[in-house]
Amino acid sequence: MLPVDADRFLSDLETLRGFGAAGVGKGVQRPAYSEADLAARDWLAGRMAEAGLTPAFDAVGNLFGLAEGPSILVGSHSDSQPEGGWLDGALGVIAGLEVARAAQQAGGPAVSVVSFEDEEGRFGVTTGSAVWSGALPLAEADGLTDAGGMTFGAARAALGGRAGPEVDPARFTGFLEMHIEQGPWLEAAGEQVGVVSGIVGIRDLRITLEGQQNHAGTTPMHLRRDAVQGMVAFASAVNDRFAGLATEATVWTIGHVAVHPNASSIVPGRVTFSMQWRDGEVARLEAMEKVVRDTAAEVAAARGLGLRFGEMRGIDPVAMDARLRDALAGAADDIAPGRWRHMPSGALHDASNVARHMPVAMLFVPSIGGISHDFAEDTAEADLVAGLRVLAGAVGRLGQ
Ligand code: HGY
Ligand code: MN
Ligand code: MN
Repeated sequence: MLPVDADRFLSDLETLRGFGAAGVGKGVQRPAYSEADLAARDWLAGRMAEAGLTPAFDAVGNLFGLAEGPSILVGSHSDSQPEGGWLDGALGVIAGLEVARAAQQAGGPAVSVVSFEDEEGRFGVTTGSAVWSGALPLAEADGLTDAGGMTFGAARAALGGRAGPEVDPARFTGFLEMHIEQGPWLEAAGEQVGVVSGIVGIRDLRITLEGQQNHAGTTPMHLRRDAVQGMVAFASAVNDRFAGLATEATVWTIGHVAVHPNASSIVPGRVTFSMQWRDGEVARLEAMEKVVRDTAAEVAAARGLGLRFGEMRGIDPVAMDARLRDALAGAADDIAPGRWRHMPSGALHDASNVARHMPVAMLFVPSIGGISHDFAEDTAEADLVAGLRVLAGAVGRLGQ
């Protein structure tokens, strides 16, 4: 068993939490390319160097801690949602760092570490690993914009002299990512570890409806072309139509809404909103896309609204590698006998992109109350350490 140091691991987790600490619970605000994100990456680069790894930023800020020669890659992301939890992504990066240190102390196997950039999709969907894996051309990524209209290209310029050459995926023999479950199932079952079977696919589309801005008091209801009312009608119709397609694992969300001019006495003339859906089957994702596009067109026509679709962003479902998954399962049996399960991931992860180049697998630890993407996100310390030991056990097995 690799000699991981749980105190050093927990102490590094606490230090990382300090970068962008929101001052609410243990929450963090560390969006991609923010000052807090870059300061955290500089600190991580230092910890990687102290661990005997060679720190290397690529052109979009993905930070690798490279071991000599062929190595297994272990990590996740250290950017956060606008209101993020302290463990989402950070846990996998710090666990990777600790396993790399322990593996060196044990004389092997070689372990490299990574913190991908913009997994949380300030600009797209798992943008940093999508560029690194070749799923998203850099020139196309540079044109992506965040909710405030800043482009990815302009934001990543903040990397300055950190940005370096591409890190070749061929140097890695596989990828392991430890992550919080971000859902209710492990806690509800009183279990400590989830060995992920597959990661859902996602589609994310920005939709704009254009109506007629007007006075909220003098414009009769039958003469209005109200963009928000159009969005509401769209959402209600989509809910009805998805019901016939969805399984209990199918989800869809309108999470971002920009109303113009967003004033209580003005009939809104324009609304731009995110329409995101996820499922484990490509065919269902595509059928849902048809419902989205057809319903938007019908509502726009019926209400005399203009309709614009933004670029569709998406990733297909990805199955985890059997050999890596078996190593995690064997280690889970050792560390948490009877308290682990195989389970799908409803959240998206960098592993989906990394799988384009190498075998990947993931393990989960419970989220208290099933909460994530919220300042309240947390996991019991005993579960964090159990997860670390399972990750180390799996790396030890793979190195045999
Ligand atoms: O949205 C996701 O699934 C990921 O946490 N960014
Ligand atoms: Mn994450
Ligand atoms: Mn997340």
